[in-house]
Amino acid sequence: MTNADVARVFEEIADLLEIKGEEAFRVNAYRRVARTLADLTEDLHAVAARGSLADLPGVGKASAQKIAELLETGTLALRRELAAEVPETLLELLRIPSVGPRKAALLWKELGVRSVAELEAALAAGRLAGLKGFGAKSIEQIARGIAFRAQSAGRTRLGDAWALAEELRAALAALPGVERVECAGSLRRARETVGDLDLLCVARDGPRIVEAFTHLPPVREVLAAGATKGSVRVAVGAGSIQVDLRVIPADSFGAAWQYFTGSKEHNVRLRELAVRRGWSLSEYGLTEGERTLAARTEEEIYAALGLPWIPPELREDRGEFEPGAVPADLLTERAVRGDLHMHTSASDGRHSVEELAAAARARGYAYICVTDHSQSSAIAGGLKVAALRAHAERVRAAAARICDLTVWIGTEVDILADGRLDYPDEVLAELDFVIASIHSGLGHDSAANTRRTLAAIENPYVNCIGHPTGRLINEREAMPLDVDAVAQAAARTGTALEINANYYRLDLKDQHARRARDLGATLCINTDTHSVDQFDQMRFGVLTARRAGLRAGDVLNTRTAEEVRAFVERKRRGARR
Ligand code: DGT
Ligand code: CA
Ligand code: CA
Ligand code: ZN
Repeated sequence: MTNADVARVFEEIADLLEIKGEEAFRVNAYRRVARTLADLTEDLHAVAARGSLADLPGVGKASAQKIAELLETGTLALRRELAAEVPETLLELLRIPSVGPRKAALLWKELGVRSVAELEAALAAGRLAGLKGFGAKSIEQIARGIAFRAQSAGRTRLGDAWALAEELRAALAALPGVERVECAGSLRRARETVGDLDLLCVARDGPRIVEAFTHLPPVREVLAAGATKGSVRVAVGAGSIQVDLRVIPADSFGAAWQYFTGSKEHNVRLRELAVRRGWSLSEYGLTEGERTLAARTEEEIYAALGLPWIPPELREDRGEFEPGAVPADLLTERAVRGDLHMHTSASDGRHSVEELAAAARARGYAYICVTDHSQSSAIAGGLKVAALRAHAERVRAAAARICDLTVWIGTEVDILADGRLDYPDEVLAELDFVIASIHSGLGHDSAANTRRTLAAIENPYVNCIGHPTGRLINEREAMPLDVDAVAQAAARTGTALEINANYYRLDLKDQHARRARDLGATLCINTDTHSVDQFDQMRFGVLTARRAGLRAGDVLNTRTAEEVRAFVERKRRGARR
């Protein structure tokens, strides 16, 4: 069982208990464990082996025993008992937006509904009408939710949502009387996927702006339109996403922006800090009785509570309230000096090295490295040794003609099934920078994946591990990997670990990147560009790094070209750091 498998079982137990009607504190205890496990970077088997399960945050002795039972037997007695009491198919219902455990319980106990299919049948037969807690509006929401589940996975990748949000923001900002438009919610926090978009604006005439919002070109369906709030559904990719717009008074904009940015967990903690001082905090402001203490800006609210302004990417209740937890010099996109992973038309890219160089120079970069695929990646046009050598010669000739930008020749070499690399060392030694990646045989065996990756890290010519877990967001799960072991080896050998900035990947993910840095590894944020517009995805890599709390010094490609060269040379000389 992987960490994710164990986390899923705990999440399911929480859901089943809640449907059953168990007390909230018991349900939440299981959710807390699930979250801890999902965020954990070390393999649970290793934690169990050294007897430290009960030391994990939120994991008590009873939970530790359950985790051990799962790891040893693959199943859990409690989970089986619950399945006998509550139909497991009810878990499907929870994936419908607007149906939570409370509603699922009512549907089951009152109507005998146990699955999405049975819910659809009950809806069609009009059996939900008159059920306590199910008004006409909520019944309609459920019907819409079922349709939505069918047409999309439910959450939209950050990059797709970002483009849409920018488009809507620009359209709203252009409306007469609109003074300010901002994004809030998970998009502003740069979560890797977004459930719905939350937009806030300041405008003179609320109802008119909401009305205009519901008529914007990308809008497919209007869900609600009031005086200060509108909700619409907008097409994105193959599916659609809900977008909420709220009109906010200018003098409490900061409070609303803070509240609707979330996360909910962050807000709960922040409100506790207010309550402890005898104050209250809401989307309208921080108040003491009738008196408003802060509302206009986020900075004022955080300051009144004795906190620095916390960047949205860190608002997940993952330690950001601890003193000194928010670095003053959190990484910014401006600090990035180059990109070390990209493909030309020599393998599966669309452009020549000259075109890539021109785009990189326009972004103000100091250097790039061309890293086409190696021979085993036949579908991706991987280069045989002779072709690589000819390609390298062409890139070096082009580099000599290109001013104001250092152009290196490297490779993205495949890590083969047995951990060997797809080119011999003497060929790698001819290159400036080597990325090693797993592209095939991404197995379910953490030990095997880790062994393969560690073997590549031990090679003196490998400078970076590309997209270390191989996940494709919403499409392919990450391969299980002992991130701790990989990070320790990377730190020891002077090998960077990639945060692949492509928004399908974002790999390493935020929590893994944070752990890797804490263990001393250097990260490297690359776009893996196949076409020049993809250079823009550096933004998502940087946002992911910010969620990881990384500073410029933690990231290889914020360094100068000379420093990157030195990083390569140090490993080649076999120097231990
Ligand atoms: P999403 O849309 O699922 O990707 O995630 P969010 O974080 O955008 O969540 P959403 O859209 O439901 O709500 C936006 C923010 O509003 C959320 O991050 C925090 C705030 N919020 C919503 N409901 C609650 C609540 O019940 N309590 C508190 N404290 N904050 C809430
Ligand atoms: Ca949202
Ligand atoms: Ca929302
Ligand atoms: Zn690549």
